[in-house]
Amino acid sequence: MCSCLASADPEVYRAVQGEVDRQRFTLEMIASENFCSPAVLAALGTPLTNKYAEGYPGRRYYGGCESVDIAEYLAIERAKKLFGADHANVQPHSGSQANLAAYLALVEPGTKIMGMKLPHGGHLTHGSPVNFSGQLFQVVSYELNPETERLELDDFTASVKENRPDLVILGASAYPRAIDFARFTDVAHEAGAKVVADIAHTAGLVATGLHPTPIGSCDIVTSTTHKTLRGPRGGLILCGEEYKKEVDKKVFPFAQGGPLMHVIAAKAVAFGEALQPQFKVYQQRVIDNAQILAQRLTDRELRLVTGGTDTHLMLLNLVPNGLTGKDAQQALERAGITTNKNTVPNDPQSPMVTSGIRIGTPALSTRGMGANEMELIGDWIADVIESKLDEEVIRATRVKVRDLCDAFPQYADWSIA
Ligand code: DSN
Repeated sequence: MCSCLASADPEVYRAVQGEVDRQRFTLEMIASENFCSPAVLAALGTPLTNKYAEGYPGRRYYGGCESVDIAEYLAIERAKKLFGADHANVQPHSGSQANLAAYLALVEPGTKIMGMKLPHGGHLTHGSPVNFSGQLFQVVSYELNPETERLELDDFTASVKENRPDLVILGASAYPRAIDFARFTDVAHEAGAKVVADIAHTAGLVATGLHPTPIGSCDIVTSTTHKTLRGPRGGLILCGEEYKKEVDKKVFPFAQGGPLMHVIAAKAVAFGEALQPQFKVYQQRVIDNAQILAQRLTDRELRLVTGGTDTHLMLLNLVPNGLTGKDAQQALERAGITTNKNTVPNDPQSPMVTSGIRIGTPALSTRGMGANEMELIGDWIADVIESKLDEEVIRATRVKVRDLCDAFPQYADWSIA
């Protein structure tokens, strides 16, 4: 069978090639992105995409599921082993759908949920008014401490006691510090709330013991599979025996129809990779690189929210530099450094403009970069910001970025079939 995208559809081929080249020749520093392995890519590009398999392995609504059952069993067993969980549902198409299913497995629509305030680092699905979470539930939020910019147990306790939520969501999208899930969960449970931990960002760190785990304390754990976990784009739910039936029912048939079996096969591959000892070495490099980069930015007198990081990401507050996140993101992109604008605590700008930049190290650590490269990149980011986004500085940085990318080839042997 001919599988030549270039001749079958040159327009789509060019778009795909353009994106692959962008990944090869720029520095990917969006904290939620990574480079999955060629084996994961191979599993994604298989005829498993053709298969309908509504239901769960061994209890499907369609015939012909014997091989995709094997793939899903592998993904489930590997996810359970990786995180030490009793039950795994590997079908959520995304982290958002995992959260939808998890919340409704624990509480009814109309009840009160509480997540981290969005401009402080929470996620859309943790209670944004434009998201299902803000429309199906009453929403209250907990906040970072104004002095330390950290999630402090005392503040959280006071907020939970005052607001009496039915469900607390722990975890964040743009918070650079570790969260001790067990301690926060104890507080929420004492106040009568159920707890979902959303570890979409830190899953790889959690799986390797480099970040506190929510398994064993939180009621349900949700994640994506493509961030620090370095798998295909998708979602994951973990829980104990108590909630497994309800979780499975809320994923299918409540929230989703047919599972994406090619993605589930790719999740199995990624979980298998994450069970290897090298994966912990990689995750340690992600953290080390983040700390070296954070230190370099701080040495260059840039202001990081909380002053640093425990994880794979940091948040640069550009208020002292008189710049917006939007302008800085665009300037860094012209320099070949891809980040995203992000609100900072008490941001004076709108979410479309923002006063911050979120920077992460998972992708560049996959690429093999280490301390020397982080120091160089920290200087280049600081140069662009200090110059107030001067086009000459941006052009000179772009040249250096391209040289560095050439020295660390990414997907060099990968080509479109
Ligand atoms: N959009 C993701 C992120 O960038 O953090 C979260 O879903």
